[in-house]
Amino acid sequence: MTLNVLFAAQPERWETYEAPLRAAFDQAGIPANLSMEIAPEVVDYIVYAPNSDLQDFAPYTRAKAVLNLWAGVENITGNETLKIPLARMVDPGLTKGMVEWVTGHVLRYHLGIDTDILRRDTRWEPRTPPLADERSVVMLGLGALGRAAGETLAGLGFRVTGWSRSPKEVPGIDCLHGEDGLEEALSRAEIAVLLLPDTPATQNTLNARTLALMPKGAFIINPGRGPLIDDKALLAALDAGRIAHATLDVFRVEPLPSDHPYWRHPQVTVTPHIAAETRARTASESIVENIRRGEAGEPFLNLVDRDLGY
Ligand code: NDP
Ligand code: OXD
Repeated sequence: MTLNVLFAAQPERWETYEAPLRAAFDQAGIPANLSMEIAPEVVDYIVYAPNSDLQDFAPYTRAKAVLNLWAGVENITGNETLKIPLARMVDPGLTKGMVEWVTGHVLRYHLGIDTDILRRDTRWEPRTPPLADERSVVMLGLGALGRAAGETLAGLGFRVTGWSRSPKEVPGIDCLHGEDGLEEALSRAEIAVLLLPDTPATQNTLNARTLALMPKGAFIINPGRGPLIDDKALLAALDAGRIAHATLDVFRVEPLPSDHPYWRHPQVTVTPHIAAETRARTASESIVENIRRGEAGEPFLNLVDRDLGY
């Protein structure tokens, strides 16, 4: 039987995804009618980006699952019309990209790379570079992305602490969880990396109180989501020198408005939500594998818990 698979995303995404999705269906031996236009009542699966025009899922009476093209699901979990399973994106290409981005920015801070790159004063001041095992890095979030980045940093020798909602055991990472765990983790965080989802429970994870728990002169790297940080509290901590520098990839409002203080703050690096991008080939394989599972009666992978919001 041919499956009707609706691609509900912005048209430019279709150009990127059409060929890789067709190739992944062929490779899996699943006949699929893949299109941006299919009558709602005959759609079997929906490949979805939350910024698509599709916001009312009620007419999709036959659909078995929504497969999100993004890792973040905060723009869809509150959709009351969505009653069928929702899977978030876990893509090996996206994960690799995030690991590289996080590692690069951790190394920038760890090695003090700016000192040499920005130097124009002709002073010749040799110093002994630190070693990774002298540096404590904290991963806030130990999911698909936080765990992979944490493991890579641990592999380089960093002292890695991880924090998650539920207890975990990850070789090479000292895993903490819950409210007490957060306090302990932040007290160690010479460098904190935020890879939490945006949910009611994670908003303002870094606020005036929790920022004050971090060692003086700490660094913050946020490729997670903007609302994880109380911006006013971070700006105050930067101005007071309690936080030395922050690299921020995600913001409450994107694009970051041109008059936002982050743009011109000397202790902030802004990147335009580019930490990691879903890669069409590997992401298509993940989506088709989930559809294969649905058809085989196997549980879907990477399902979102709508109550938890991620
Ligand atoms: P996962 O859902 O796999 O992992 C989320 C992690 O956060 C889990 O370890 C989870 O804990 C933890 N967590 C959730 N709620 C809490 C809480 N209340 N307290 C403590 N820990 C909590 O997500 P991913 O790793 O795939 O992605 C993380 C985020 O990265 C995405 O939601 C998205 O916002 C962002 N992202 C950003 C990109 C960019 O380019 N900037 C690209 C892709 C993603 P537990 O393990 O116990 O469930
Ligand atoms: C995502 C992102 O959620 O790009 O996939 O931020």
